[in-house]
Amino acid sequence: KTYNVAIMGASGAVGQQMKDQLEKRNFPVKEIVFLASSRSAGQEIEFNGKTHLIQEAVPESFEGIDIALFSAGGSISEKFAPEAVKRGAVVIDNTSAFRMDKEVPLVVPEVNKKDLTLHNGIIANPNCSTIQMVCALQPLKEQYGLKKVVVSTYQAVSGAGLAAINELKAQAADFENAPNAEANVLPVKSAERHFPIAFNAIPQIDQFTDNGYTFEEMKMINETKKIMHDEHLAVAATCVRLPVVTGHSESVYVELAGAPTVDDVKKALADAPGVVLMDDPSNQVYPMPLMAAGKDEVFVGRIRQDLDNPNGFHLWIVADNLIKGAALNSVQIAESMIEQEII
Ligand code: 11C
Repeated sequence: KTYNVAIMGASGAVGQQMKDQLEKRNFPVKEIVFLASSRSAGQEIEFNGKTHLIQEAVPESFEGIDIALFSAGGSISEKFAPEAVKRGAVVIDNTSAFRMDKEVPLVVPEVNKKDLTLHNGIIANPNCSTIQMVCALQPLKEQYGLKKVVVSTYQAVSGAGLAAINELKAQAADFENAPNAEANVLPVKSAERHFPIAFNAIPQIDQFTDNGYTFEEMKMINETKKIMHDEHLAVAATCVRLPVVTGHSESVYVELAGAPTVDDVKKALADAPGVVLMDDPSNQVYPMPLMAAGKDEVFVGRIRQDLDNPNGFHLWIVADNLIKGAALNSVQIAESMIEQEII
């Protein structure tokens, strides 16, 4: 069987990766349409050797579509996802618009693909920094039980889109002027103040919420509990932007219910789907964003037992935020729905 597919936000950093993933994974596409706002309409895009034009999205664009992959911003999803569902499409939405909606499954197939059976037309793809973390947490939860997670992130600028990548490249050319470099994009376009990212570390991703955490931090906290079906799991996050183009890194402290050995933890991670264990300190083997960029897997290394708590472990988790963190996970959701005969 083949499917009519739409990509909404086709010209964006994630939209381009969605197209690449469909091609690379030989997704059973019958027809494909590329959609965007009027600003990007008219641009050419190649898919499986054929040139397509990006079309301006209107509600009727979704007539006859089976699967719509959305990554064009929350307000576009709020406007067009219900229109697509009305016309019979399943929407896999990579924005935060519906993630915490009780009626909307929030899915990482390696963790909770069964939740897909409960969908009402929209499935939410989690935040990139959440996806890579839960892939590594799930095998530990299954085997030893999870009590507490404390994460600090080291996030790449591509998470903030093509404009942020371009700004980093422009600033990186001029080290002498680093503190005074022109900055218009980060920490977040809508912020009152912007700071240079080249040669810097910005402890703000997205706006601040009323409790002092940023929206990015609250996404990691709330989405992790929802995906892992554990309201009582203690989660704390500090999210930081670094001058890395692609590949989010995370230092994660996890407290387990059991007290396995460090070798048990390594084995659980080595056997986990979608996870690659990369942990050999004596040979300086550990994951880094430069090697994870362009790859599908979640890489885990630097695994250590806490020196004071036998139930505590420290992990270093790296993945391509545009691939497993966004486009690949969306396509895997569609594949899992086909496999489970939900579509
Ligand atoms: C970042 N994690 O790195 C964000 C990007 O809710 O899907 C993804 C935002 C989201 O800036």
